[in-house]
Amino acid sequence: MRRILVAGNWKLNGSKASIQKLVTGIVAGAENLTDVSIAVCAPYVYLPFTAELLTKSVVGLGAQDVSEQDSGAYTGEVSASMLLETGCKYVIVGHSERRALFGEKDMDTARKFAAARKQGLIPILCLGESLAEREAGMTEVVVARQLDAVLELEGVQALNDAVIAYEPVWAIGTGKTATPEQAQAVHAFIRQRLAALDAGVAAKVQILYGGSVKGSNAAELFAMQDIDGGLIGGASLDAQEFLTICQAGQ
Ligand code: G2H
Repeated sequence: MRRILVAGNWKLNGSKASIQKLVTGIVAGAENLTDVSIAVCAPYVYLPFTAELLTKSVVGLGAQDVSEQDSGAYTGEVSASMLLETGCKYVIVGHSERRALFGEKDMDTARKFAAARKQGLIPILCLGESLAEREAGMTEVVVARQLDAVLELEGVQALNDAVIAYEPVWAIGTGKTATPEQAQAVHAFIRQRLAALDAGVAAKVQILYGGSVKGSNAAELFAMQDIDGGLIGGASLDAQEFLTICQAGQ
């Protein structure tokens, strides 16, 4: 069976003091959670500091974005090899905030996905529809388009070394969570789309749910057949709350 993965996405939050407190709490609690994989995705500048705090811990480190370029004259960019050298195992690509606020297109995300894999990082590929798209009955069309960009560039086998996160935009940071049934339906759609290309890849790939996951709703989401964990924003900034979510994945 697929192992549950709970990944915190700190977004643009934190300071050395708050991260020290948060990570110390997570590391202490994570010691007893041997049946769930746990990761935290920190802002770039705090990756080395967070890596240090995670030394000898089972908690993995991730970044929130990556350049599609390896090196060169790309001011402000951070490459996958730099993330790897800093201790990252994961990197989020195509988060809806990157897509909506920073103009990231499906193919940009696909190239970031490719750059991450090339260096041996595990991309966490975010997919998800807006409220307007859901209300227009376009959820599957949008999610398929976002997924297909990666499949076209990298092929289905690339998903052997990747994680998918379904994050309906209308549920992000809004307090509105998709019901377990709503989320399950889209997760099953994603898995079926992959299964049409390769049943083995589809059966193996972890598909996380993201969007206002909390300690109080994680267990019912993770109990669904095709939900293999969560990408956690706001609730990952409090060690106890985050650990309660991780506990739900045990
Ligand atoms: C979705 C999620 C984390 P939140 O963006 O990726 O954030 O849990 O705050 O909705």
